[in-house]
Amino acid sequence: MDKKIVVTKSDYIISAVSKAQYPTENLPEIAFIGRSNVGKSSLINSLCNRKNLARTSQTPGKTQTINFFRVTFKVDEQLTPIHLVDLPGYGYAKTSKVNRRIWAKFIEEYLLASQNLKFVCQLVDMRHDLMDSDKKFFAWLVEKNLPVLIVTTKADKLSKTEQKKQLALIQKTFGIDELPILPYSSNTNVGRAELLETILDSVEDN
Ligand SMILES: Nc1nc2c(ncn2[C@@H]2O[C@H](COP(=O)(O)OP(=O)(O)OP(=O)(O)O)[C@@H](O)[C@H]2O)c(=O)[nH]1
Ligand SMILES: [Mg+2]
Repeated sequence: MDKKIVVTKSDYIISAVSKAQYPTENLPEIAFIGRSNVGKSSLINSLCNRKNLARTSQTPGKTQTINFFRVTFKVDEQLTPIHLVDLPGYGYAKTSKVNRRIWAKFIEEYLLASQNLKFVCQLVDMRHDLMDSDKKFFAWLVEKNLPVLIVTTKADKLSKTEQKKQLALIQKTFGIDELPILPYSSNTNVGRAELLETILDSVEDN
């Protein structure tokens, strides 16, 4: 790690369900996607060192809109504002099929329409093998040429040995050996510095 990245400011901007509601300010965006309850909102809080910036819940299906957060990174004296985008979870069984289709539609619309999207963090629970919905969503991202970083969540719930085993399994199930994959824990902040750096690099690239 060669630079010290500090998050100096983080604000909730807007909850959107259609294009017209996206923020008017054009900033680089990083989006977080994954099954309900995988820890997307918790990860955003952990990145920002905040407890309740993004609302979290033990019950799946908490986030139901596209939530934009404006977050300022500081390296040396330079400030870099970006948007972190919290998306509703996929594969949430308790929602009606119609509801699921509507969600899928506005998530898809966002991911395909955003001019500012730098990459998508697809979160998967490190304790389990991938579900069909994870594989399908990943395949969709690849098909659409959207850059993706796989983040495995809840690393704190596994021993180092178990983590290694699960990482290998998840990598194998995704079917891509050289796929970037980052273990994360919102409880202990494992992976936080690496993710901040990856985000900043993606923003500075262009
Ligand atoms: N131990 C542990 N628990 C976590 C971690 N991240 C999230 N959780 C817990 O997992 C549950 C779900 O977290 P959320 O951040 O609300 O999950 P989400 O992916 O935003 O869920 P939806 O909004 O429903 O799609 C909460 O009870 C969190 O406390 C983690 O890194 N470690
Ligand atoms: Mg959420």
